[in-house]
Amino acid sequence: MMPEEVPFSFQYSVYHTSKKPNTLSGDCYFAQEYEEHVLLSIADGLGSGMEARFAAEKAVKEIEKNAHCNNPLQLLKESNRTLHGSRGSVVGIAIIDWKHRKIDYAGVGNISCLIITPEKKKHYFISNPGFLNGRKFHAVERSLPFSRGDTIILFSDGIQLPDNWEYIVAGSLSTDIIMKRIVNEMIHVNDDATLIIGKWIHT
Ligand SMILES: [Mn+2]
Repeated sequence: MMPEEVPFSFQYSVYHTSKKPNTLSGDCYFAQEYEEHVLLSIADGLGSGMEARFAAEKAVKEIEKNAHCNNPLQLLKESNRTLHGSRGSVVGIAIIDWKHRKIDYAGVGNISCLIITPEKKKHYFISNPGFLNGRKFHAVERSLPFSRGDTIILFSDGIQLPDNWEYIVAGSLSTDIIMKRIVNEMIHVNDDATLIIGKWIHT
């Protein structure tokens, strides 16, 4: 009998750019596959330049350090702790749980996260308003089903998806090709920008 444990694997692509060419982006991201979950996260540091970068990097490094934990709200809390005294950062963290076919998400500030099915049905996660800077914050962890063929999209406010994005994303293209088409057709706003697209594929 064929083993049923890993009928498909996760595939993702990242687009990451800075406001001005050859300068540090105030956005940072961390994406990694673990045995039982995949973690996708974006931090967008407040303001611009070095200080923004510093805060975003701190946030993301702390997420990376604790990534074995599969609880996005807990990761936000760890991340927040390290941001004390910094400019602050908005952060969004998605944990994709293959076993339970779901995604848990928690975010603070302007990071967008959504799931789209092959039938182009969209489900939006909601980030709580605010930002992390070491002080008390309010965030709620939310969970949505995520099954084969579904795509997750996580992005910072420097990304403006093209009008036809759902047609590009919902098909059966690889995330690399989807990403190329999206980047090709999107309006490039003058900001640091990060876009992560991920989906399950058959192995
Ligand atoms: Mn931004």
